[in-house]
Amino acid sequence: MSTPSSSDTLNQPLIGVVMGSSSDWDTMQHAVQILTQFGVAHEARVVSAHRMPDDLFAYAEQAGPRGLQAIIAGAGGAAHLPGMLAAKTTVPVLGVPVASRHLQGVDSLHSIVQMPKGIPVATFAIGTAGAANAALFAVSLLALHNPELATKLQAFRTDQTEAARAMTLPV
Ligand code: RP5
Repeated sequence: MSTPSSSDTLNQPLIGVVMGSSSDWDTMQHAVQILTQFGVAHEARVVSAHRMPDDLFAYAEQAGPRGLQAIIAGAGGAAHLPGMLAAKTTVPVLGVPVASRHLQGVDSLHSIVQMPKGIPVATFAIGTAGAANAALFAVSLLALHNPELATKLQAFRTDQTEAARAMTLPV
């Protein structure tokens, strides 16, 4: 299994993938895999809200000027990373609750989804499905203004439909 680099940039990144710890990578790599599959320029880094608060603020402040179109932020436990990023930038923040050791990610989910009115974080499912879906959602946003990406997204959906139709049961 590969590990996240401090700056895994393909061209000029359009999507930032950040996480609170390298221990989140097992989950967040599923977002990176989708972005790679669709050929979307992205970066992946650890930005811990409580251990690197100044870095978090700098990342959020620079996100817009650097051309990021969305930030996918994954964290576990008292998962304040997505909300604090959203507080410091108007670039859309897509939050991924990472499964925690003691509360299995319900704590992460509640921390991310229960943003007070005024600062939204789009919140996805706990774990790998949430990470992958956050990336697919980011692809959807980019596809609004990118016909080539829209075609790829439609093909992805068609493949899924065909795979489901081809499913068989043991009886
Ligand atoms: C959060 O604390 C991270 O997002 C991670 O999910 C959790 C545990 O971090 P580590 O103790 O594994 O570094 O900040």
